[in-house]
Amino acid sequence: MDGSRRSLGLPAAAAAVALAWCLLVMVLSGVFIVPASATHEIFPELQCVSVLNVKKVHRTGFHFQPPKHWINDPNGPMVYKGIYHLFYQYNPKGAVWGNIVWAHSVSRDLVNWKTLEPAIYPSKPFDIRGCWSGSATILPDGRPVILYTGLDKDAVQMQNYAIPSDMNDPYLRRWSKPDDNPLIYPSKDVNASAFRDPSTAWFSGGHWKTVIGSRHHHRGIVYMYRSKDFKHWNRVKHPFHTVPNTGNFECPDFFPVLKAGQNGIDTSAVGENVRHVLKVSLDETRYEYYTIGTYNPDKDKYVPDGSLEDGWGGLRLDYGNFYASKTFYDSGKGRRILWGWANESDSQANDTTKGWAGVQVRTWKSYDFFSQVDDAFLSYCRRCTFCQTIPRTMWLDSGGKQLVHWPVQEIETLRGNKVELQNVELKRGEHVEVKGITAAQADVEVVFAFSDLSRAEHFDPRWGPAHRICAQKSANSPGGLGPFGLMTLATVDFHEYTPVFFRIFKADNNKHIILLCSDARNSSHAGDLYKPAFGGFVNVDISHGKLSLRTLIDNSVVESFGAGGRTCITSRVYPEKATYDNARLFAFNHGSSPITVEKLSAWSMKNADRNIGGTI
Ligand code: DQQ
Repeated sequence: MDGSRRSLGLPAAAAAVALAWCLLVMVLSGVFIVPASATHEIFPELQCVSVLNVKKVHRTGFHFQPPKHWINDPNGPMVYKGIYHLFYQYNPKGAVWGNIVWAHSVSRDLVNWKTLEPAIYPSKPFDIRGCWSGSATILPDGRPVILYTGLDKDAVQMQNYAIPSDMNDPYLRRWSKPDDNPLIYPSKDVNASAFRDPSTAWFSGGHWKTVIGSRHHHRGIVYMYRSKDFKHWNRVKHPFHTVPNTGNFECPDFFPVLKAGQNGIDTSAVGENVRHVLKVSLDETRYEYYTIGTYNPDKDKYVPDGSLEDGWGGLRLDYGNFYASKTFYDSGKGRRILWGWANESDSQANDTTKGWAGVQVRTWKSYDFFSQVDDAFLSYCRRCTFCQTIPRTMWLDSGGKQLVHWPVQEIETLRGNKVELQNVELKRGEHVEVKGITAAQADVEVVFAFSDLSRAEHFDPRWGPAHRICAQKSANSPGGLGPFGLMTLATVDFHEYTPVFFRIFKADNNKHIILLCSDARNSSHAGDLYKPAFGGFVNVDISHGKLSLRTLIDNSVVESFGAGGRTCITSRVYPEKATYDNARLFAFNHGSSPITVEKLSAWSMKNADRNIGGTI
């Protein structure tokens, strides 16, 4: 890698002035005195280093992405007068977390996006140190209101609101923050440095209600606040939900799902035909989990179903790079849509072992900008292709025990050239190439069929969680029934590849256990990348001998939906050779039991308008 300053595209003098200015602003505003308490990796010396040359190779073609710089959580998704709005946490000045504003994009189809000016940015005493995550609520008269977390000069976290400045502007370009903010200030018994991310409000029993993430020591807490007029809010005495040993809850999302069918339902809906879902994002693990349960709107109590794990090992919307997700009800199409940040942050422990700690532990004072920033920046910036996952329609599985999601139908408008395979038998060790599409940017749907369930390997419950099994039993470790699946972003010699595959086991109780893995470990051989093997179990009946997989491949994203969207895994990968036309796609089987690719359809995917110019 070229570590010279020139390759940053940043003239030295301009860099020096920009850095000095940024450091001065950060010193004055106290950034170095009070640490930010969301565990995004903090690189003060890089927060204002603008990227002039964006590496194209790993940029996505159809995932939501700004033209450059850092992005994190999706904020306030909503539909207003037929136009979709997505706000997101964004650093307009650099490619690492910092200087966060609410960037704003609009779309008519959830696929093609146009960038507008940032909607909310630090400017008032109640948000001068940051405009952090939040949600949009559409009031009964159709007006949208944003609830977001602001940080004041002392980094106290509080909840504010913003409203459109001009309701006649269909794009709602400008937002104002009335002077009666903050709406909710943390009381003395609340942890003021962990009090954030208000959810979309819902209305029941004569009150508006919203939930906010927090913690007390290591106990995760979701607080509920109520208001009659959306202006004066009071905390409900009991925590809405609290779980020991989870660490901080971020970005809580609370919403109803219909007991039957795939339609969505308004966030305020209650009644016999609905269940409720509470999702929290775990600051410590950078993963999320959710429970399904019963909500009593009169007592404002939420009781998760007893059969579900309520903690780090709980059900996940996505078992890969996916964080700070948020849903909204798309009233025009009657569906609930899920957005997630395809993050690359990982735990502190992993940071230490994967060798990036050298970058993180440098302080700005000891940092020799001109001798070190380029290496640090460039090695980091290979990971600067942050994006949001494809928006997904979400509903409750027919068994009522988990959620199911599927890419919004509109994404299919990007499908181009199509190829198909039918009834291709793959014996142990065989693979077949899917030729005739752009394998680096593709949509693949495949149904695998198998007739001999007796070859399923014995399942040992001591193996631990799914991702650990995926790490131990790779795509190349021979098995009985599986591993079989797709080799994505592969070089022709399999030097680089990202396999997405199933393995089927049999437990002592004779039940089959299905594992879906997405393994980034051989996606590239660059030394300093975070390349985990992700995995999730798939709760599906395979007695009919079939398993389906859909994978959206987008240069540096491999987003997979197992068994019709029951288990989803997003991997971020950075191949060095399996890029553009050098990327290949294969179906493979490394199990002793033959499997059949009953039907595989694959499409080249066109580029979407991803905030680069574009009209809507
Ligand atoms: N990111 C925001 C916080 C939120 C965290 C800050 C989650 O509001 O808790 O950028 O990624």
